[in-house]
Amino acid sequence: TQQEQASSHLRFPATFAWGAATSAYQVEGAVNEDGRGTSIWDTFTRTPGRVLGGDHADVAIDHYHRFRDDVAVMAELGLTAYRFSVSWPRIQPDGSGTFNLKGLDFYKRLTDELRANGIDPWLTLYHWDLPQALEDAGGWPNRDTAYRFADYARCVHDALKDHVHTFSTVNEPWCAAFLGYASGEHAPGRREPANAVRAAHHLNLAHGLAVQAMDARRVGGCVNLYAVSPETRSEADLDAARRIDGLQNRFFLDALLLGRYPDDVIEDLGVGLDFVADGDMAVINAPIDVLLVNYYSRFTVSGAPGGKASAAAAPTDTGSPWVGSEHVSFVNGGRPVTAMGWEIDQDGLLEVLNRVARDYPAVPLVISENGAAFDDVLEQGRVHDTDRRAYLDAHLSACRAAIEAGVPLEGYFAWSLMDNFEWAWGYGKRFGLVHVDFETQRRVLKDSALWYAEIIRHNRRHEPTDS
Ligand code: PNW
Repeated sequence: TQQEQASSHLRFPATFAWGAATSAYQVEGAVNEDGRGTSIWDTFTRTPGRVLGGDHADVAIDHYHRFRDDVAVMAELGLTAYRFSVSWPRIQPDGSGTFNLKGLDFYKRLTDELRANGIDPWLTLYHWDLPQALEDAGGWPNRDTAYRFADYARCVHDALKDHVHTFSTVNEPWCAAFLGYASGEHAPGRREPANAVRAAHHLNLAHGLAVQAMDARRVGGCVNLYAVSPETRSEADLDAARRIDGLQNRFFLDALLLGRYPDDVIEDLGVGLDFVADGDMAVINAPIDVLLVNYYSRFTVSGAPGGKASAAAAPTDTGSPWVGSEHVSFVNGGRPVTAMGWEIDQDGLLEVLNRVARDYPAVPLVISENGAAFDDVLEQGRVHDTDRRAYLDAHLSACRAAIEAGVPLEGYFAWSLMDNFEWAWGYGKRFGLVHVDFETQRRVLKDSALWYAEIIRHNRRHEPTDS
């Protein structure tokens, strides 16, 4: 058929992880149960004008109560891996001190259920829900937050190490730092460019300290990478591309994998590095077993004024996340876009994977998020999301091409398992393989989910020797 594309016949290595991802605040709900404390997202969603429609995630998709049903859905899809995050304020309501056993118990129940269904739990320690008490003490611009994180990581690791093989630290430090503290699009919604850079460093430090604290069987860091193109070959556009690639990609990759910050990016940022203490970069460069890469899109940028200040319009009144490069504009690269306004470019995924494999010391990779929001229509119990299916298909083909090119890519996680709370967009954007009715909480597998299940089934048919 017309929709049938390359990846449906492609075979992946027998050990390839077939996953889907979520995060705690986006799916759990139950914000006042079993001793959970307040996070910066609870506060942010209560602040008028911050989230579209005033949406919050007090209930979200009620995963905290429905996790057994949700694991059954994963089993129906044939997933071999599930990436979720732990809510820090469930474990430490005030971000430090005593650990809340009831909070840890939830993740024990969840991981037991996953393992009983043959699904490998991939645990993310931090997906943006900082305990409010730590924000009140200064948040990520405060160095102490990194040490608090390492304590929390050790506790979660010690409690769950027999349930979980792969622990990852900070989801997308770029977003946590620059959307949280420079543009203000995300919690805590501060617009303090110089503090955003401090936050970025402390998030990296938190990653390194946690890696050291955990002694996990497998530990990873997570970055969100973009392909970046200059609009033209003009000097100004080339410089714009260097800057955006620098802050989005190299700042984090160089830190985690090479133990340094790129000189040109430090110069662009225009802030001193007084907050980088002796030995920090070695901590940040602590060996990891896997790098988790989230990929969504390509940026096309220009050094000439007149374009948009970021790749897609934010839903709320925000500043620029591009500290020191606020003059760069994001222009139309001429590709079709998703409901987020993000351009669809599977070639960018191949480019990003090849680049990491070529320019950095060897480390196994997984795509830990990839997916798209579209304006789904639920009709007679079906969602014919051919657009999402085509998106996933094209990006899986890029993964296959990367493996063929020698990139050590070991798995793929679709974002997201289910429709959920999409941050500043509230419930207005649907990324799920599974449709969720936000009133009744009914789950319905979209066509893309049925297609993904077929891909997985097709690939799991072969013998372990057949990779
Ligand atoms: C990622 N940006 O967020 C997150 O890890 C998910 O929690 C989220 O739901 C998903 O992608 C879809 O948005 C991002 O503006 C949010 O560059 C914003 C940006 C990038 C990633």
